[in-house]
Amino acid sequence: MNLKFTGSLSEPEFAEVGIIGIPFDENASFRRGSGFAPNSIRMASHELETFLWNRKIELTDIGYYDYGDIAAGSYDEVFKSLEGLNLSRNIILGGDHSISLPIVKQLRDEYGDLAVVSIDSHTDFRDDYCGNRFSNACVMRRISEVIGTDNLIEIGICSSSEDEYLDMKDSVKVLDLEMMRKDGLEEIVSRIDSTCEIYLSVDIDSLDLASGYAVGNPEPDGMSISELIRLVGGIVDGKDVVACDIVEVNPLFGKETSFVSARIAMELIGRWGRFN
Ligand SMILES: [Mn+2]
Repeated sequence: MNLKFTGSLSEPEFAEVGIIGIPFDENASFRRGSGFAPNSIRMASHELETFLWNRKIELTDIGYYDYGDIAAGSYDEVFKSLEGLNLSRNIILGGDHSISLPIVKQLRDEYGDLAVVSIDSHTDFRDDYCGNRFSNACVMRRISEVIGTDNLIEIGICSSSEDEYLDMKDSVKVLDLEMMRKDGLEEIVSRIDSTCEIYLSVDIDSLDLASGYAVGNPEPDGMSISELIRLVGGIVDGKDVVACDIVEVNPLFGKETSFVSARIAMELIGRWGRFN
């Protein structure tokens, strides 16, 4: 497989930022297809300029390397493939949202204390979903068991079951979409008050389904593309984000979320780059 993210170095030696694909979607609770996302995002990236107009940064001046996909034939294999990898300053392209758990476990070994900021329409806080405790619908619950509920912050939420709401309302910080609209992006970013390093997980279904139907679980009344890009940019600018995933892109239902994901990856490269 030679397809790489646009502008990738041909060798990893001088890379400041890495891109890794995890083509795994067996824990999708609704519709599968996010296993095709890493390559779909790579393809979309070639349709976009590598010059970031909003920051006047040429991304190829920064130096980033696309490592391709890890072996991900089963959930166990995803855990094994990530073991021992240095994931800092990597953008990981899922995959369904369950891939965030093995990444967080690996980063926790690397960093010790770690906070997770999840941008998502959904809380993903079920204890199990149709008997599967590792479903994408349970991933933030499983992650909270690794890092502690105090270290989990969820942003952009506009949907959960009542049980999830009751289970998390006194323990997990939720900065939901209503708050975001009322108080504005800057205020929301300022309320991420973690003193730990942050792993940022971007579920692309945080987009409203009008611009984000090509996802695992489309959601009405989500964020606009503009809001999502600015939210991610604001978090990476203001906080110590050590790595990030972009998950739940489902190219079987359209290409638009692949383009948005490529653009978000570029925003991360730009903000992590040495010219910041
Ligand atoms: Mn979601």
